[in-house]
Amino acid sequence: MNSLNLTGLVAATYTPLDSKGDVNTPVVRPMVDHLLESGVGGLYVCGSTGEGISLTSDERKSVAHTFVEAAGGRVPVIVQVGHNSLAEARQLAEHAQQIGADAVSATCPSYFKVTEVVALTECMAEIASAAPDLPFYYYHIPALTGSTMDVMEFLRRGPASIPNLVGIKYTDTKLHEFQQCLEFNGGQFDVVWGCDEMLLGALATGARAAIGSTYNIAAPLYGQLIAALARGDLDKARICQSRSVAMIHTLKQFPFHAAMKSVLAMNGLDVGGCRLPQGYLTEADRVELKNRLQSIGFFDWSQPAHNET
Ligand code: MN9
Repeated sequence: MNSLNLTGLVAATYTPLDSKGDVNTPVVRPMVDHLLESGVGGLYVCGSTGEGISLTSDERKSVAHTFVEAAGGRVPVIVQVGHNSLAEARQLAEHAQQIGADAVSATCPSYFKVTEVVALTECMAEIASAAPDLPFYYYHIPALTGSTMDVMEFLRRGPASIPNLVGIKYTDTKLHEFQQCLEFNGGQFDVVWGCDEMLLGALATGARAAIGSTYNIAAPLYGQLIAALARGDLDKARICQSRSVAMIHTLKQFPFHAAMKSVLAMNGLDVGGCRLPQGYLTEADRVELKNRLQSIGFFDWSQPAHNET
Protein backbone atom coordinates (compact mmCIF):
# COMPACT_ATOMS: atom_id res chain seq x y z
CA MET A 1 0.00 0.00 0.00
CA ASN A 2 1.42 3.39 -1.00
CA SER A 3 1.41 6.21 1.51
CA LEU A 4 0.20 9.67 0.55
CA ASN A 5 3.83 10.87 0.64
CA LEU A 6 2.67 14.04 2.31
CA THR A 7 4.80 17.13 1.93
CA GLY A 8 4.49 20.64 3.34
CA LEU A 9 1.57 21.85 5.39
CA VAL A 10 -1.58 19.85 6.08
CA ALA A 11 -4.31 21.71 7.95
CA ALA A 12 -6.04 19.94 10.81
CA THR A 13 -9.36 21.46 9.81
CA TYR A 14 -11.94 23.10 12.01
CA THR A 15 -15.53 21.91 11.94
CA PRO A 16 -17.70 24.96 11.31
CA LEU A 17 -20.62 25.30 13.73
CA ASP A 18 -23.58 27.68 13.54
CA SER A 19 -24.94 29.87 16.33
CA LYS A 20 -26.92 26.92 17.73
CA GLY A 21 -23.82 24.73 17.78
CA ASP A 22 -24.93 22.59 14.82
CA VAL A 23 -22.51 21.64 12.06
CA ASN A 24 -22.57 24.36 9.41
CA THR A 25 -21.54 22.52 6.25
CA PRO A 26 -21.98 25.39 3.74
CA VAL A 27 -18.95 27.13 5.28
CA VAL A 28 -16.67 24.19 4.47
CA ARG A 29 -16.11 25.08 0.82
CA PRO A 30 -14.98 28.68 1.44
CA MET A 31 -12.80 27.39 4.30
CA VAL A 32 -11.13 24.88 2.02
CA ASP A 33 -10.62 27.43 -0.75
CA HIS A 34 -9.07 29.83 1.75
CA LEU A 35 -6.73 27.12 3.06
CA LEU A 36 -5.56 26.11 -0.39
CA GLU A 37 -4.96 29.74 -1.36
CA SER A 38 -2.87 30.21 1.77
CA GLY A 39 -0.52 27.37 0.86
CA VAL A 40 -2.01 24.30 2.57
CA GLY A 41 -1.50 21.06 0.65
CA GLY A 42 -3.73 18.60 2.51
CA LEU A 43 -6.65 18.35 4.92
CA TYR A 44 -6.91 16.31 8.11
CA VAL A 45 -10.59 16.16 9.06
CA CYS A 46 -12.34 15.44 12.39
CA GLY A 47 -9.14 15.29 14.42
CA SER A 48 -8.55 17.10 17.73
CA THR A 49 -8.85 20.46 15.99
CA GLY A 50 -12.05 19.44 14.18
CA GLU A 51 -13.58 18.14 17.42
CA GLY A 52 -14.22 14.72 15.88
CA ILE A 53 -14.52 13.29 19.35
CA SER A 54 -17.30 15.78 20.26
CA LEU A 55 -19.42 15.05 17.17
CA THR A 56 -21.97 12.30 16.65
CA SER A 57 -21.02 9.64 14.12
CA ASP A 58 -23.62 10.97 11.69
CA GLU A 59 -22.10 14.43 12.00
CA ARG A 60 -18.62 13.04 11.48
CA LYS A 61 -19.74 11.32 8.30
CA SER A 62 -21.39 14.46 7.03
CA VAL A 63 -18.33 16.60 7.82
CA ALA A 64 -15.98 14.10 6.15
CA HIS A 65 -18.17 13.94 3.07
CA THR A 66 -18.41 17.72 2.81
CA PHE A 67 -14.63 18.13 3.02
CA VAL A 68 -13.97 15.44 0.42
CA GLU A 69 -16.41 17.15 -1.95
CA ALA A 70 -15.03 20.61 -1.22
CA ALA A 71 -11.46 19.46 -1.84
CA GLY A 72 -12.59 17.93 -5.14
CA GLY A 73 -9.33 16.02 -5.55
CA ARG A 74 -7.22 19.18 -5.38
CA VAL A 75 -5.44 18.02 -2.20
CA PRO A 76 -5.57 14.77 -0.21
CA VAL A 77 -8.20 14.46 2.54
CA ILE A 78 -7.42 12.29 5.57
CA VAL A 79 -10.38 11.38 7.78
CA GLN A 80 -9.79 10.80 11.49
CA VAL A 81 -12.09 8.06 12.78
CA GLY A 82 -10.80 7.28 16.29
CA HIS A 83 -13.50 6.46 18.84
CA ASN A 84 -13.82 4.73 22.20
CA SER A 85 -16.11 2.23 20.45
CA LEU A 86 -14.06 0.35 17.87
CA ALA A 87 -17.31 -0.65 16.14
CA GLU A 88 -18.14 3.03 15.57
CA ALA A 89 -14.57 3.70 14.44
CA ARG A 90 -14.90 0.86 11.91
CA GLN A 91 -18.13 2.31 10.54
CA LEU A 92 -16.50 5.71 10.15
CA ALA A 93 -13.51 4.15 8.39
CA GLU A 94 -15.76 2.20 6.04
CA HIS A 95 -17.68 5.38 5.29
CA ALA A 96 -14.46 7.31 4.60
CA GLN A 97 -13.51 4.72 2.01
CA GLN A 98 -16.98 4.85 0.40
CA ILE A 99 -16.95 8.63 -0.02
CA GLY A 100 -13.54 8.67 -1.67
CA ALA A 101 -11.35 9.99 1.13
CA ASP A 102 -7.63 9.61 0.44
CA ALA A 103 -6.65 8.08 3.79
CA VAL A 104 -7.94 7.10 7.20
CA SER A 105 -6.31 7.95 10.51
CA ALA A 106 -7.25 7.04 14.07
CA THR A 107 -6.42 7.74 17.67
CA CYS A 108 -6.57 4.78 20.04
CA PRO A 109 -9.40 4.45 22.57
CA SER A 110 -8.70 6.70 25.53
CA TYR A 111 -11.26 6.12 28.28
CA PHE A 112 -9.83 2.71 28.96
CA LYS A 113 -6.15 3.46 28.46
CA VAL A 114 -4.18 1.43 25.97
CA THR A 115 -0.99 0.50 27.78
CA GLU A 116 0.47 -2.30 25.64
CA VAL A 117 1.73 -2.10 22.08
CA VAL A 118 0.00 -5.41 21.36
CA ALA A 119 -3.37 -3.92 22.32
CA LEU A 120 -2.64 -0.77 20.31
CA THR A 121 -1.80 -2.87 17.26
CA GLU A 122 -4.99 -4.90 17.66
CA CYS A 123 -7.13 -1.76 17.99
CA MET A 124 -5.56 -0.18 14.90
CA ALA A 125 -5.88 -3.43 12.93
CA GLU A 126 -9.61 -3.55 13.65
CA ILE A 127 -10.12 0.01 12.46
CA ALA A 128 -7.79 -0.09 9.46
CA SER A 129 -9.31 -3.33 8.15
CA ALA A 130 -12.67 -1.56 7.71
CA ALA A 131 -11.08 0.61 4.99
CA PRO A 132 -8.67 -1.89 3.43
CA ASP A 133 -8.20 0.06 0.19
CA LEU A 134 -7.05 3.23 1.91
CA PRO A 135 -3.69 4.05 3.46
CA PHE A 136 -3.91 4.19 7.25
CA TYR A 137 -2.12 6.60 9.62
CA TYR A 138 -2.03 5.94 13.37
CA TYR A 139 -2.67 9.24 15.22
CA HIS A 140 -0.21 9.33 18.10
CA ILE A 141 -1.21 12.02 20.59
CA PRO A 142 -0.32 10.77 24.07
CA ALA A 143 -1.15 14.09 25.77
CA LEU A 144 -4.82 13.54 24.90
CA THR A 145 -5.18 9.75 24.75
CA GLY A 146 -2.99 9.09 27.79
CA SER A 147 -1.31 6.26 25.86
CA THR A 148 2.42 6.79 26.03
CA MET A 149 3.55 3.75 24.13
CA ASP A 150 6.78 2.83 22.40
CA VAL A 151 5.93 4.03 18.89
CA MET A 152 8.92 2.25 17.35
CA GLU A 153 7.64 -1.04 18.71
CA PHE A 154 4.27 -0.27 17.10
CA LEU A 155 6.00 0.33 13.76
CA ARG A 156 7.89 -2.96 14.09
CA ARG A 157 4.76 -4.98 14.90
CA GLY A 158 2.12 -3.07 12.95
CA PRO A 159 2.62 -4.22 9.34
CA ALA A 160 2.03 -7.90 10.17
CA SER A 161 -1.62 -7.28 11.07
CA ILE A 162 -2.21 -3.87 9.44
CA PRO A 163 -1.26 -4.24 5.76
CA ASN A 164 -2.42 -0.71 4.96
CA LEU A 165 -0.39 0.94 7.75
CA VAL A 166 1.62 3.65 5.96
CA GLY A 167 2.45 6.17 8.63
CA ILE A 168 1.84 8.13 11.79
CA LYS A 169 0.56 11.54 12.67
CA TYR A 170 3.14 12.14 15.36
CA THR A 171 1.83 14.69 17.88
CA ASP A 172 4.41 14.53 20.64
CA THR A 173 7.48 16.62 21.35
CA LYS A 174 10.15 13.90 21.32
CA LEU A 175 12.22 14.87 18.30
CA HIS A 176 14.58 11.95 18.84
CA GLU A 177 11.74 9.43 18.74
CA PHE A 178 10.23 11.19 15.72
CA GLN A 179 13.59 10.89 13.95
CA GLN A 180 13.80 7.19 14.74
CA CYS A 181 10.30 6.68 13.33
CA LEU A 182 11.22 8.58 10.16
CA GLU A 183 14.37 6.54 9.68
CA PHE A 184 12.81 3.19 10.56
CA ASN A 185 13.48 0.49 7.96
CA GLY A 186 15.01 2.91 5.46
CA GLY A 187 12.19 5.42 5.69
CA GLN A 188 9.34 2.94 5.21
CA PHE A 189 6.74 5.14 6.91
CA ASP A 190 5.25 8.53 6.22
CA VAL A 191 5.74 10.09 9.64
CA VAL A 192 4.07 13.49 9.86
CA TRP A 193 4.90 16.09 12.46
CA GLY A 194 2.05 17.41 14.65
CA CYS A 195 3.46 20.06 16.97
CA ASP A 196 3.33 23.40 15.14
CA GLU A 197 5.47 25.31 17.65
CA MET A 198 8.40 22.96 16.93
CA LEU A 199 8.12 22.75 13.14
CA LEU A 200 11.64 24.09 12.58
CA GLY A 201 13.18 21.44 14.82
CA ALA A 202 11.14 18.75 13.11
CA LEU A 203 12.24 19.91 9.64
CA ALA A 204 15.87 19.88 10.79
CA THR A 205 15.28 16.31 11.95
CA GLY A 206 13.93 15.26 8.56
CA ALA A 207 10.18 15.99 8.58
CA ARG A 208 8.67 16.25 5.11
CA ALA A 209 5.16 17.21 6.19
CA ALA A 210 3.29 18.57 9.19
CA ILE A 211 -0.36 18.38 10.22
CA GLY A 212 -1.53 21.13 12.55
CA SER A 213 -4.20 23.48 13.75
CA THR A 214 -2.37 26.79 13.38
CA TYR A 215 -1.89 26.23 9.63
CA ASN A 216 -5.56 27.32 9.45
CA ILE A 217 -4.64 30.87 10.38
CA ALA A 218 -0.96 31.30 9.53
CA ALA A 219 0.02 29.00 6.67
CA PRO A 220 1.92 31.82 4.86
CA LEU A 221 4.14 32.30 7.93
CA TYR A 222 5.00 28.60 8.03
CA GLY A 223 5.46 28.63 4.26
CA GLN A 224 8.12 31.31 4.75
CA LEU A 225 9.74 29.24 7.48
CA ILE A 226 9.99 26.21 5.19
CA ALA A 227 11.32 28.32 2.30
CA ALA A 228 13.88 30.06 4.51
CA LEU A 229 15.23 26.76 5.81
CA ALA A 230 15.38 25.34 2.28
CA ARG A 231 17.64 28.21 1.16
CA GLY A 232 19.77 27.93 4.29
CA ASP A 233 18.53 31.12 5.92
CA LEU A 234 18.34 29.78 9.45
CA ASP A 235 17.99 33.25 11.00
CA LYS A 236 14.83 33.96 9.02
CA ALA A 237 13.46 30.46 9.72
CA ARG A 238 13.99 31.07 13.45
CA ILE A 239 12.20 34.41 13.29
CA CYS A 240 9.20 32.70 11.66
CA GLN A 241 9.15 29.96 14.29
CA SER A 242 9.48 32.47 17.07
CA ARG A 243 6.46 34.35 15.69
CA SER A 244 4.51 31.09 15.66
CA VAL A 245 5.48 30.44 19.28
CA ALA A 246 4.30 33.95 20.26
CA MET A 247 1.05 33.46 18.34
CA ILE A 248 0.34 30.10 20.00
CA HIS A 249 1.24 31.50 23.41
CA THR A 250 -1.25 34.33 22.87
CA LEU A 251 -4.00 31.99 21.67
CA LYS A 252 -3.45 29.71 24.67
CA GLN A 253 -4.35 32.54 27.05
CA PHE A 254 -7.92 31.86 25.87
CA PRO A 255 -9.79 28.62 25.20
CA PHE A 256 -7.37 27.62 22.43
CA HIS A 257 -9.46 26.22 19.60
CA ALA A 258 -12.34 28.65 20.22
CA ALA A 259 -9.75 31.44 20.03
CA MET A 260 -8.45 30.17 16.70
CA LYS A 261 -12.01 29.95 15.39
CA SER A 262 -12.43 33.61 16.42
CA VAL A 263 -9.35 34.48 14.37
CA LEU A 264 -10.92 32.77 11.36
CA ALA A 265 -14.02 34.93 11.93
CA MET A 266 -11.79 38.04 12.09
CA ASN A 267 -10.53 36.96 8.65
CA GLY A 268 -14.08 36.68 7.29
CA LEU A 269 -14.85 33.00 7.86
CA ASP A 270 -17.60 32.56 10.41
CA VAL A 271 -16.97 29.05 11.72
CA GLY A 272 -18.69 29.56 15.09
CA GLY A 273 -17.37 28.38 18.44
CA CYS A 274 -16.46 24.98 19.90
CA ARG A 275 -18.60 22.40 21.65
CA LEU A 276 -18.44 21.61 25.33
CA PRO A 277 -16.31 20.64 27.13
CA GLN A 278 -14.19 23.27 25.37
CA GLY A 279 -14.69 26.85 26.45
CA TYR A 280 -15.82 29.92 24.55
CA LEU A 281 -14.78 33.55 24.20
CA THR A 282 -16.97 36.43 25.31
CA GLU A 283 -17.17 39.54 23.15
CA ALA A 284 -14.70 41.22 25.52
CA ASP A 285 -12.33 38.23 25.16
CA ARG A 286 -12.48 38.55 21.38
CA VAL A 287 -11.52 42.22 21.55
CA GLU A 288 -8.70 41.39 23.95
CA LEU A 289 -7.47 38.52 21.74
CA LYS A 290 -7.45 40.79 18.70
CA ASN A 291 -5.52 43.47 20.61
CA ARG A 292 -2.95 40.98 21.85
CA LEU A 293 -2.49 39.48 18.39
CA GLN A 294 -2.19 42.97 16.94
CA SER A 295 0.49 43.87 19.48
CA ILE A 296 2.70 40.98 18.35
CA GLY A 297 2.18 41.89 14.68
CA PHE A 298 0.17 38.78 13.84
CA PHE A 299 -2.13 40.48 11.34
CA ASP A 300 0.92 41.59 9.35
CA TRP A 301 3.19 38.55 9.37
CA SER A 302 0.46 35.92 8.99
CA GLN A 303 -0.53 37.35 5.62
CA PRO A 304 0.74 35.99 2.28
CA ALA A 305 2.18 39.29 1.04
CA HIS A 306 4.30 39.81 4.12
CA ASN A 307 7.97 39.44 3.40
CA GLU A 308 10.17 41.49 5.71
CA THR A 309 12.11 39.74 8.43
O1 MN9 B 1 -2.40 17.76 16.30
C1 MN9 B 1 -2.59 19.95 17.12
N1 MN9 B 1 -2.76 19.38 18.42
C2 MN9 B 1 -3.82 19.62 19.18
C3 MN9 B 1 -2.28 18.90 16.13
O2 MN9 B 1 -4.71 20.39 18.87
C4 MN9 B 1 -3.87 18.92 20.48
C5 MN9 B 1 -1.45 20.96 17.05
O3 MN9 B 1 -1.54 21.56 15.80
C6 MN9 B 1 -1.52 22.00 18.16
O4 MN9 B 1 -2.80 22.58 18.20
C7 MN9 B 1 -0.50 23.12 17.95
C8 MN9 B 1 -0.56 24.17 19.04
O5 MN9 B 1 -0.15 23.66 20.28
O6 MN9 B 1 0.77 22.58 17.87
